Amino acid sequence: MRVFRSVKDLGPLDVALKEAMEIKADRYKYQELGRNKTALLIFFNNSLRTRLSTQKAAMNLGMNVIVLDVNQGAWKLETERGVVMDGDKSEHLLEAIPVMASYCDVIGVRSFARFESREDDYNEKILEQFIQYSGKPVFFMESATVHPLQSFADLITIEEYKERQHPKVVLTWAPHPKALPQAVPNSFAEWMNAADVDFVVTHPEGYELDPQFVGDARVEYDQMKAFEGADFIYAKNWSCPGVTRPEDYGKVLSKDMSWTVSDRQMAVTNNAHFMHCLPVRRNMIVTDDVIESPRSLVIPEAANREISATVVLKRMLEALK
Ligand code: AN0
Ligand code: CP
Repeated sequence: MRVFRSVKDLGPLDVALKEAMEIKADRYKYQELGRNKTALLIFFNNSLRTRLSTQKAAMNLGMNVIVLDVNQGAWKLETERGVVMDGDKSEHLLEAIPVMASYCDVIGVRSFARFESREDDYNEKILEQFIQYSGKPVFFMESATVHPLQSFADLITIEEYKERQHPKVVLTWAPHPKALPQAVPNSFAEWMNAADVDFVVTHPEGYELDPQFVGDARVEYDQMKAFEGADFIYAKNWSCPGVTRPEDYGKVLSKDMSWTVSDRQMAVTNNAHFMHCLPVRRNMIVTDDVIESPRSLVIPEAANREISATVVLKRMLEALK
């Protein structure tokens, strides 16, 4: 695997899930695979889980790890070609990428949507440059539009906790004070469309996800109706994807607190498990009672980030041989 951004990069999902379970049973099974190989993890944005779980995954495989927080201690990077660099940016991405790549064997990059231009974000302007100019395998640690390591961990979690075949999985929008990217819901939709689940998306009008990710998934604007009989509730805020009104891209269109996931909505589900990728704002996205309930999976879900990252790095190491 040279690039990991999409569910398609993983090949058949049953094979990937089997591999995940094998690694979960013995996470050090492939500790010789990464000997004298170096993973470079580059963060343009904050992280707790991705940073720790991906480092842990690399260590499981016997790799060396270098972590760079671009905004803390590195030179400020220019990302646009052709600009006269007379401002506060000391170095261009076009030099920085091949230099960073020269010190490692695989590269993970986190670079969120900037909300300056829908086109730049949805064209993955930053990650595409890493793919093009690094000459190394690149995996997405949440880009402008996708968060595949999260969705893979989510799928593993659903597989582990499902109590029937073809469970009903509901992705619900929930309120948040600040504009957040669409990466998590985009990838979750993409992965659920590929998985053996009954997938429903619910959100207020105007929050329609990009068709390249949401595909033909069922969209239900009535949250209570969407929750009926659900086995898994996956909550997430996202800002306006700008599908119907491009001028609204990245805007907060609603802070409707009736969408906060509480016992009221959970009562109509099939005793559903609650999921969220974290970090989560309590009593905005979900009430204390729901996130603390025995049906909440937020901790095992986060723990599975180590497993999804181990599988992905293992695949990349195997492709290096
Ligand atoms: C980020 C987001 O919504 O994309 C990261 C989630 C994994 N969340 C925040 O910025 C709070
Ligand atoms: N879920 C997730 O990616 O968390 P971090 O932003 O803390 O890495």
